[in-house]
Amino acid sequence: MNSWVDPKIVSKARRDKAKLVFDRFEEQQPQCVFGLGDVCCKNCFQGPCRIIPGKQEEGVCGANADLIVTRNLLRHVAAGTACHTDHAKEVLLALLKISEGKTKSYPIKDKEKLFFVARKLGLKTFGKSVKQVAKSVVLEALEEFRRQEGLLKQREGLTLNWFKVRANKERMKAWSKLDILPVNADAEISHALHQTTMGNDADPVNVLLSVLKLGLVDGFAGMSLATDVQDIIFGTPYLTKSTANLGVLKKDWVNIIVHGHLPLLSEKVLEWSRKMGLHAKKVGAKGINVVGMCCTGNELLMRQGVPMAGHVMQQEMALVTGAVDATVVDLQCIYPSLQDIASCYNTRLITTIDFVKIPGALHLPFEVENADRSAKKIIKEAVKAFQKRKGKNVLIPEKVSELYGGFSVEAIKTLLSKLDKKNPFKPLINEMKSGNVLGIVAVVGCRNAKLRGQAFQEELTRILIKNNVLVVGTGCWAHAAAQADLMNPRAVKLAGDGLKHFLEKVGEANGLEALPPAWHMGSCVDCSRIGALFTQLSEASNTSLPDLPIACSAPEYMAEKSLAIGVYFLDLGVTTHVNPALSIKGSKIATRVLTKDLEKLVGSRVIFGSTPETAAKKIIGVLKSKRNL
Ligand code: NFS
Ligand code: SF4
Repeated sequence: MNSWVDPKIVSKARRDKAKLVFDRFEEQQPQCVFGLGDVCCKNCFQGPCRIIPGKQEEGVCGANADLIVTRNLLRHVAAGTACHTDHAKEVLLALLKISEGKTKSYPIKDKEKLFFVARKLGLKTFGKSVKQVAKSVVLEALEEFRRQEGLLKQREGLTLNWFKVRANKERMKAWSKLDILPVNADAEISHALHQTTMGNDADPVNVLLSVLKLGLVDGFAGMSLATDVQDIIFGTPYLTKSTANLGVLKKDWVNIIVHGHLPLLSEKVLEWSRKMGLHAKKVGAKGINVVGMCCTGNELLMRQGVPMAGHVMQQEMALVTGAVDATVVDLQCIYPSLQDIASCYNTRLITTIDFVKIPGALHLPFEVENADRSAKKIIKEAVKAFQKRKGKNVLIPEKVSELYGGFSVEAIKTLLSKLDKKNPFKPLINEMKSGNVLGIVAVVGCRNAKLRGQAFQEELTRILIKNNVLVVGTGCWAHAAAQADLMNPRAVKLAGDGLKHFLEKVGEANGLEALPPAWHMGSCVDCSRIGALFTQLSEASNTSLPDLPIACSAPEYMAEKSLAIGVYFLDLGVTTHVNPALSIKGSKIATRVLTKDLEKLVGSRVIFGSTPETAAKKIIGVLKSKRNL
């Protein structure tokens, strides 16, 4: 079996008695069939109720399989959406404090993007200072969470402001026709919880429409808002070179892993690690090595070229190396098991967010007002831990992969503009028209223990590239693709002739041997960059989004966030493959609507495929059916 799991690290974990995610997964077998099919309900205390076809067709209250399955789906999507809107709010409130001068710890690096967003929102910028413009942008953005006019008001055009920044007219019409334009992100999330309690909505199709609505909340008031604000504060990424894999840890250095999702914390830790090198040298270290885990790793790679240590399923293995002095976490995708593993070694686990605490870990609350002080404290803790670690039980895998990342839409346009200055997207569109490039597929999302260490993401990416499909992506896929050397210009040799030729042409125009065939577009919230790329390609080619040869795949999803992202892509008209298959088999209505009828509603559908080969075949079939560019 092709796997990314390092056997030496697994044996070391056994020796050190550190339990890994796979061990716990095996302990959980067999998993409950009702849970697997999402045909159980615990939404009231007459339950739990479960559906057994032909025997128990309804819960105590009369809810049937269609209702239970769709309600569960809506709850998952609501939870995933809440993660992204919370993330967006966090960075937005940071920008508010920056604009009001309440913190001097952060800059406003991308003024151009700030003014672009302000103009899109219809704000006056003439004669105003950068901070004044920033504040007016924040106030407009806060409306996404504040507007209380009532849910009927969307018919009067009162909907999310970020649509003005990132959505196109054709899509807005489709969403408006379905009556799924959200008014207030927080209200829609709480509405979804309300709608799915005992004795409310009994119409599964109506519940599915709310799923579609939350996809818009996730995509615009969550991901797009977060990405745009982060770019404004920290700068928009451009092409950057870096390294990936657990091999980026360094034996004689103070190693700090930043893990989670918010660049607010990790950017500061990085900044202070660069200023506090002497501190480390005083205790005998060669310096301070900050590396990124999961999506925070992607954020730091994109803007700062920081090495990427690993994806979600490598967070424990990184500690098993024995070389990590501190793991600093903020929020999301942080295994509760981390402290148990950290205590097998000398790793200091540091939590920083008040609603993400782990018993046994050191909690250092992080606030933007005293970001510098917190970051310094974190570094000092790591240096202290290094003093205890010296000379102990360390095993760092040798493999380090080189990669190019930083493919923001702006970076892509800059690269393509070397071929056509006036219409940067034209060369790519022409290649897509001629079929030299068959299409673009976004491969995104997590890794899932259910796949037991297979390399589905890498295999799928390889097959697509070979078939002249340009692959773009985010999240844990980016770590996987980088580790498999697919983000390296040398990987063009794996591409089909048409794609290879195109990548070499753009590469050469930019002074490189070629562009890699897999483009790192950032963290999971940066799926908004992919959405923006697709939207701009649609406008530049005068082709509606559902008619473009594009598709999406989340081949190893595990987080509820992934479902929300998937729905965002469906809303955009992008057919989306997911694996493991969605737990909707128990509901005929959910299966029919999501895998078929959706095509008529938003121009996309959900597809399944449980091997890289079957998934690729179906995805390529979708691209081939869209040749009227
Ligand atoms: Ni996104 Fe998946 Fe987590 Fe990032 Fe990784 S697991 S939904 S990719 S780190 S958020
Ligand atoms: Fe059972 Fe209905 Fe209560 Fe769900 S809401 S637990 S189906 S009685």
